[in-house]
Amino acid sequence: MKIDDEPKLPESDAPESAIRRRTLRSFGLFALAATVPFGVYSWIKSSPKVLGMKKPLRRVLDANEQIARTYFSNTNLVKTYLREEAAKQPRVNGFDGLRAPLPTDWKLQIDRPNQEPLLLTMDDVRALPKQELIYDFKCVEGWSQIQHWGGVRLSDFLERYKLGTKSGNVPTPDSPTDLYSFVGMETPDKGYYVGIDMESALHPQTLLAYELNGLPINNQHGAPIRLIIPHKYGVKNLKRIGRIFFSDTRPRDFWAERGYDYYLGL
Ligand SMILES: Nc1nc2c(c(=O)[nH]1)N[C@H]1C(S)=C(S)[C@@H](COP(=O)(O)O)O[C@H]1N2
Ligand SMILES: [Mo]
Repeated sequence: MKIDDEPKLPESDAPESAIRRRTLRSFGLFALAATVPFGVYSWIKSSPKVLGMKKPLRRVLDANEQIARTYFSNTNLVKTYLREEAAKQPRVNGFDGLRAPLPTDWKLQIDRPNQEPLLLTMDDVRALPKQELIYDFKCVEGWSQIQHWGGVRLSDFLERYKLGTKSGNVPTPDSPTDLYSFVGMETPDKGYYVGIDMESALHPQTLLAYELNGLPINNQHGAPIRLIIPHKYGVKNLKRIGRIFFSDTRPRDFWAERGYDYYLGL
């Protein structure tokens, strides 16, 4: 993020040191962008996208964002930790879309082109191979914490239910233009919503998580299921998913509408 793109979250309760840390980190990224040697820059420009996706050029080219996107690839895994290193009492932050009780008839609704929405239960989700991820969860407000999540890979889920493609076929790197460019997610009450680029959605560490520290996720952390997307800041990790949909234009995004960078990659 550029310095003048600093996120504008209310930070009344963020400690002074956290604010300073965040500014320093932003400066660090900015300095990195400024010192990338020309050779590296042209390599970045000429390197093919992981999935070879053609995307409309962004109207406003944000150099830092481009660099973040390129450094990020499906072989670039976030650092993982041991179970013992995970926080015993994970921090809770953000209650938009969680204030009303979870609807008793909750189902995970997936919208598909030219078809009825798919309505899935947690048993449907749990039928897929379980993955665990212990990593340093980062919030833009300046804190981070090692957390232990369990769930299914979003990519496995999309593959199992043939989602994310216009054809209704399984997503494959061989037919990149068949993939939608974005995944949208929102809470059942639509009080919180995020848009995620498809590359990040398909990353092997991106999870539909239903466990935290080996137990079902509680309400505050986003029961029954939430997004864990370790290559992005906390704001993109939507809790309590109600609906998932796909689009070639950016789905609306709660914090992007409030002045954040849309991509928010790490
Ligand atoms: N539905 C919903 N999801 C959300 C938020 C929110 O307000 N509502 N806040 C986000 C932010 S800013 C962060 S840092 C993380 C915090 O997740 P946690 O409460 O499990 O620590 O959730 C993200 N997902
Ligand atoms: Mo956050």
